[in-house]
Amino acid sequence: MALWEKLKQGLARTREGLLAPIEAAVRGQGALTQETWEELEDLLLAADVGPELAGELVSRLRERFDGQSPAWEEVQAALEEAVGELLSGAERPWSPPEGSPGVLLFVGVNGSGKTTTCVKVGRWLAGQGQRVLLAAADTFRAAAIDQLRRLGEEAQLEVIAHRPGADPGAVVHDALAHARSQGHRYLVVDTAGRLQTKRPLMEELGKICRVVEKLQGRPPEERLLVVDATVGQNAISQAELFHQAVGLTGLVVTKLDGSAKGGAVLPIWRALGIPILWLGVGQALSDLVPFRARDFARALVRR
Ligand SMILES: Nc1nc2c(ncn2[C@@H]2O[C@H](COP(=O)(O)OP(=O)(O)O)[C@@H](O)[C@H]2O)c(=O)[nH]1
Ligand SMILES: [Mg+2]
Repeated sequence: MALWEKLKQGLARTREGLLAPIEAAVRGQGALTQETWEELEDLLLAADVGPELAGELVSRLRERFDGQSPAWEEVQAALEEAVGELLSGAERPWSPPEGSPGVLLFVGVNGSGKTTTCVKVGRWLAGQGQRVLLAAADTFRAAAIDQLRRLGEEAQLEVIAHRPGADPGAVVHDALAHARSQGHRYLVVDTAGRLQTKRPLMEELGKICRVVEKLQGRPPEERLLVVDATVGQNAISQAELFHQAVGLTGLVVTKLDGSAKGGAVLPIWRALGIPILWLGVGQALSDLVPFRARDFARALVRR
């Protein structure tokens, strides 16, 4: 399936929750009035785009169509344009770090999709002809290590792991030394996500960054937060926490396919100014789509 189709399918639930009622509101009324705008704002809020962006989108459409009776297709096109423009600042296409190996550190709360996303991105980079090594730095449970091993095998990527309970910093140290000596282009690091443990997670992530800096003379080039779109606006407070700990360079938003709140992508970027690199649109390793504002707008607004 083409990436575009994947994105469109991934956003199907959000699109249907949003588009059908907007269409009904536009078609059902003679002229677009205050009532229509309030309804539109409510629908955008329900898709979790956040009050600020919902307000901006509505005022753009209102400026253009207030008191008029436009065809639905005109409103649809204007909505697509407005979403695409508002989101253009959130786009940051992948650019390979200069130094090799480039280190990509994935962080986020438990269950957000870190391990899956690490392997998806590793596979994506390997698909561009690069050698990729995975590091199992979530040592908290044996199952987490096994999961990375299994997915790594499926993607034909080498995995460096220690025993359960081992020091994540030591895993990263070993993996990075291996990547440097074997000429891997990228090291992708999977981390733990439990916020309540004896080993404070944020300290652990800081230590991993220091280990990388010591060996490479620079911290991990990418510090990527994996957020689950189904948590909606809660993602903002999660993002703030991780941003303080590691200084995030980008976001990967997962489970768009399982969510009617695909709009949650927008307020995170708005609140923290952290760009979106990829979207997760399914459980398969190929279900990863680079984020493009125009594509996202089109997939959100067009059936
Ligand atoms: N539908 C869907 N499921 C996903 C996506 N990304 C991850 N998952 C699933 O979410 C669950 C948790 O993922 P995992 O990678 O283990 O999360 P972690 O705890 O952050 O490492 C797994 O069942 C994944 O298959 C996605 O984009 N779409
Ligand atoms: Mg995991």
